[in-house]
Amino acid sequence: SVAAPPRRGALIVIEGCDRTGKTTQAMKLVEYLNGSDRKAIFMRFPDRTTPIGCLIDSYLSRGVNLEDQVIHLLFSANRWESHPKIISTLKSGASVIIDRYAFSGVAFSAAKESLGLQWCKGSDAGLPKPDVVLFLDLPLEQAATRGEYGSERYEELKFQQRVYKNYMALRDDTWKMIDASKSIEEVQRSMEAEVERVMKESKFGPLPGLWW
Ligand code: Z5A
Repeated sequence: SVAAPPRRGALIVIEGCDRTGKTTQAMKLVEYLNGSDRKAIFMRFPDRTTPIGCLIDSYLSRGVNLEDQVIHLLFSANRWESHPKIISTLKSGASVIIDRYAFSGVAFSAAKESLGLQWCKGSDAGLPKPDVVLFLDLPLEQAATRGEYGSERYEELKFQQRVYKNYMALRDDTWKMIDASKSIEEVQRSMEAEVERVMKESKFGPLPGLWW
């Protein structure tokens, strides 16, 4: 007899403003799932290891200047170059935990006066829509106490306030707000509870496209 194909993995995205603990929590979630016999991989955007990612890194550290439209499209392209890996991993039955995704792309770019929210959504439309977006919510003033804003672009309070507002405009019923002001362990437990709920409730049918 032929074995049934595995149930697809879950696509879990972690979003939030700066220093809300996204990377810390994404790593812990991957460990948690792998430790309970459910395969999961970690991904992050920007992925600074590809040629496009190197250009993004250089832009963020102020090595090069690029038109607002150009850097926006590079961030999108950086996600599209991982599209095959995301799809094949999910199809293999493993889950994909992503630290920042298209929501960062839109929230940051649209915080610039030159770019509108609708325009910004265009280049990521059609990427797989996450089963859940875990939004790490933390007052910006509190985030700033986790280290001074550095010298990278976008690390400035006024800009971050506009980013937060844009994030809120992108929310839908797949978003779960997580109180990120708690300890690392408490946040971790809330994240795990949400993921367990999603894994139990989701039908895991074909992945719909984002913003279609
Ligand atoms: N960007 C964009 O414009 N367009 C796009 O499409 C994408 C991104 C994908 C770089 O991203 C920039 O690119 C970013 C958005 C923009 N710009 N800004 N500003 P990045 O993901 O590479 O950003 P990052 O600067 O490396 O990450 P982050 O947001 O600053 O940090 P985080 O991942 O949210 O937090 P963390 O590294 O896990 O933790 C930060 C510190 O807080 C660390 O010392 C932890 O130990 C501490 N921490 C974590 N959790 C807690 C709790 N619960 N309590 C106390 N302390 C904590």
